Amino acid sequence: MSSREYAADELRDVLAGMGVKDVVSAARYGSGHINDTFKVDCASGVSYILQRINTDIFDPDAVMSNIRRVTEHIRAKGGKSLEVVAYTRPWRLYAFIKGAHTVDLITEAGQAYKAASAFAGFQDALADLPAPRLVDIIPNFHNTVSRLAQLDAARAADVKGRAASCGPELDFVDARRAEAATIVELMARGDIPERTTHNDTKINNVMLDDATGEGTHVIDLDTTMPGCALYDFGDMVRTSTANAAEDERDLAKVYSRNEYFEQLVRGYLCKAKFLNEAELAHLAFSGRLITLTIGIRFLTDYLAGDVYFHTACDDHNLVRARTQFKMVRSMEEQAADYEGIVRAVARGR
Ligand code: ADP
Ligand code: GN1
Ligand code: MG
Repeated sequence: MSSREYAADELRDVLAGMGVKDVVSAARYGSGHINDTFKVDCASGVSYILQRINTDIFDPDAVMSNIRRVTEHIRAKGGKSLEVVAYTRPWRLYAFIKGAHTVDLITEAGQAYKAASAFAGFQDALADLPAPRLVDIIPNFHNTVSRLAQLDAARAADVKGRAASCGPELDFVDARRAEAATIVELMARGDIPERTTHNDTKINNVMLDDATGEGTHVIDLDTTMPGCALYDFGDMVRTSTANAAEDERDLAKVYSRNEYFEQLVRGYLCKAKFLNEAELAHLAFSGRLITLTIGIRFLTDYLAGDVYFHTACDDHNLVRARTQFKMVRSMEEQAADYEGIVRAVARGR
């Protein structure tokens, strides 16, 4: 769906209700696919991030309750995290993090190390989050088997008559059904433990220090909930090793970069000391699986008529699905190398 438009008065009213009255500007910000995000600048020189939480997807109260617990826990341990300034359902206001930035695509392998180390530090900091369990914000979020069932339903309903034009993409998915249940089954057997995870570790969800490039804050905490460490690592592989944007149309430019993968593994494993053998053994696989899963979700949304992700053109979700599938193919071609990198880095720890 296209992003909703907001009148300046609507934003000013929301901000006034939050006690922010000296607004100079409130402008669209970032490139997220779900929420509506604005940077707010005030006459006092203070800036904020204002977000309207997408109520079609989230229960905002549950999201904010998880976020408050997570951010307070991280800060109590001396870490940096998002600071909630105000929340008036479904709007929330964060302090604007200064001196750091996000990128949609990384251009230097060292950035992969820094981003992965920040996300691993996030998982590590939450390993001792006191009970109760966080709310399951979106149940089965990364469950590839459920995502396949949603694809099958959208394909059968074919509400926009688009299925006929998606033959190669549907065949690509069908050829990979056998591996879809791998992680789900390892978790069901107890070989891989449930952990508190971020669940949306794309590269633009970590703030990088303007001067040093170090990952300073892990942001976009809406889906932080009980999950699997491998899905976080996998989404880093998807977004941090990619040579091109998530919606690049020229598939010749889309592939996973080996040296970025190696730095990603090094950065992740230097802080993720808690991983067990089964998790280590599936790190490289997780990149392929989560990229396939996100591709399935884009394709499902295309078939369903673009009801979930923000889109900027009619075939946006199909283009994104194709990009993910090209990434999967690239990771498959390099699978032996990637497995070898994980083993070598894990041995050297
Ligand atoms: P979405 O859920 O839509 O992806 P995010 O929470 O990731 O929204 O925010 C979108 C972008 O806004 C981020 O990629 C980042 O660049 C910027 N951003 C988010 N929160 C902050 C913050 N507290 N300070 C500075 N920039 C932020
Ligand atoms: C969405 O909100 P954003 O843009 O960071 C999506 C993720 C996908 C991602 C693909 C709640 O993340 O799961 O991986 O798009 N978030 C939700 O770019 O569905
Ligand atoms: Mg985001």
